Amino acid sequence: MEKTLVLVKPDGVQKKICGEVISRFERKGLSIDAIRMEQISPELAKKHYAVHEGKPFFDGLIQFITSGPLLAMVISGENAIAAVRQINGATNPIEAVPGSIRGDFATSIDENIVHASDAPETAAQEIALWFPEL
Ligand code: FUP
Repeated sequence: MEKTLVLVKPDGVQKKICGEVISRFERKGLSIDAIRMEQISPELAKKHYAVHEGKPFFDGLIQFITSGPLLAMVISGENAIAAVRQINGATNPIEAVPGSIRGDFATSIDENIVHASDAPETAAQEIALWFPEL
């Protein structure tokens, strides 16, 4: 049993596909343990993306992720980390296969609909950051 932190980013909320995205995780057999809609502060955004600080796209990334409400979730299940990333598709939507969320709904790496933790250690860190009450 694994847990992972998943975001439907502001572009996904604006496109009104939160239900579609959640449905894909549920159909796979994964569970939604916690869920919250929130427009996040730059402080939380910078902590979440701390690993990318100093990169050329960092400022744009912070601006984008704070630009409107997003949906934050803790998703659990067997192999949840890999399962969610497979459903999301490759980071660059042009490389993401059709049938994946990014392959179906996005064209730009700057606005790629979803985020998901990439390993057990980052999942634990991200869940503690976003859902400290858990
Ligand atoms: P992922 O693990 O799939 O979320 O991807 P990364 O951690 O590599 O990147 C985090 C976010 O940075 C991506 F969702 C999109 C953004 N990004 C850009 O906006 N431009 C880039 O050139 C690379 C990444």
